[in-house]
Amino acid sequence: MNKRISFKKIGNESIGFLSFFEANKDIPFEIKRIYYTYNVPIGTKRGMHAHKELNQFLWCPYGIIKVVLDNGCEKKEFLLDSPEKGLLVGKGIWHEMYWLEENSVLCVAASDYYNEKDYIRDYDEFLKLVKEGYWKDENKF
Ligand code: T46
Repeated sequence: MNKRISFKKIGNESIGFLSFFEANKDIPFEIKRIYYTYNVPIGTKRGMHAHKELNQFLWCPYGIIKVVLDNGCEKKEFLLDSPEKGLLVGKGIWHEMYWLEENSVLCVAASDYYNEKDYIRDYDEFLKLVKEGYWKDENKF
């Protein structure tokens, strides 16, 4: 689930480009919610949580955002630095996002509606659930 995806790109330099992705084709779930984060000062760190069940797809149409994924055993870093790139972040992954450039925008397509009960915002609780096998092998890289 946790992997980089490159978008198809249509157009040329004189008229600009169009990229797109489709639910259940380019990303492996139905999309129930889309949200975006903007006007975030450079150097800000957001996220710092994991989701119990939610799967998400992140992309940055403008700017540069670093995303650190942590499955409780291993960490991986990804740079969203192009409108042609996206990142799947599955359930059971602790994630942190770092705003590296002015006016960077983070867009997210999520597999479910907003539900605060799906969030794990305490890192020790996250590690405890990993140890107990809450996600079995579903949060492995
Ligand atoms: C995630 C990362 C990538 C809502 O009321 N509805 C929503 O759909 C969302 C996404 C958030 N909220 C509320 C919950 C908080 O009171 O907005 C507030 C800010 O959310 P949070 O502090 O969780 O924001 P981030 O940027 O740390 O995390 C967000 C998503 O919440 C999260 O699911 O995976 O982006």
